[in-house]
Amino acid sequence: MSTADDQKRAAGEAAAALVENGMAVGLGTGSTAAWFVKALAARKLDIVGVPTSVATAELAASLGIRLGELGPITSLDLTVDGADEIGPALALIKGGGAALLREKLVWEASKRCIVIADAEKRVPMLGKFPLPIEVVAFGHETTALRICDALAECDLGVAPRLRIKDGVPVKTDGGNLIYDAACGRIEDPALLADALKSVTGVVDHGLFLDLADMALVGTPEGVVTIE
Ligand code: ABF
Repeated sequence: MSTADDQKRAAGEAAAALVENGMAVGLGTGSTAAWFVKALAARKLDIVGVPTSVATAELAASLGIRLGELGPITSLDLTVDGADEIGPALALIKGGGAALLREKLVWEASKRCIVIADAEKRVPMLGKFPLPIEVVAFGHETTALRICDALAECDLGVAPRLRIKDGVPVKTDGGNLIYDAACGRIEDPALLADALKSVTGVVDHGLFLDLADMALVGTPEGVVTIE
């Protein structure tokens, strides 16, 4: 019986096998993505890695992966990253690791995006995992009230909660804050995504829609490919 970590590792290693010499590769964030980075480093390819977080940059550098920056690098060949939920049509919830903004920017600059996960991440409908929403710190309490209104417009009567760790609001690498909305069931992810993006003070959210080209999911029977 494979553990979740066994499944994450298998998915990460399967993704690393798809990387080719000469690629610019987006490096995701989280424990599953860490397995990918370790497997990629072991291949000692001539690639440049573009990290989606400070944590991933530090891990990749420690393993000898040559790093580049999004910006000077405007187009990547492939990004591999984890997720908190994988729903129908490869709609994702991401951001549990508070890296959603840099992740989404790297994904949007990539020709191909592969999501890697353990079997538990597959769900019939998004929403059980609280949806991360990144907001600017200035006046965030008023932004939270506007988020409430946007959620209500989508028939989601839930109040977003400021993400706190060790008694302190969690700050993203970019200095923003995260609110989590325990939606339960997101019937129309696209409607919710549009509603949230129109809220002043919201930088972005953890709904990754029409961005993943493929999923590699570790299961007790091996790695399953979903396209
Ligand atoms: C990151 O991977 C986040 O977007 C997502 O929350 C996280 C999943 O973490 P893990 O792989 O540790 O389950 O990309």
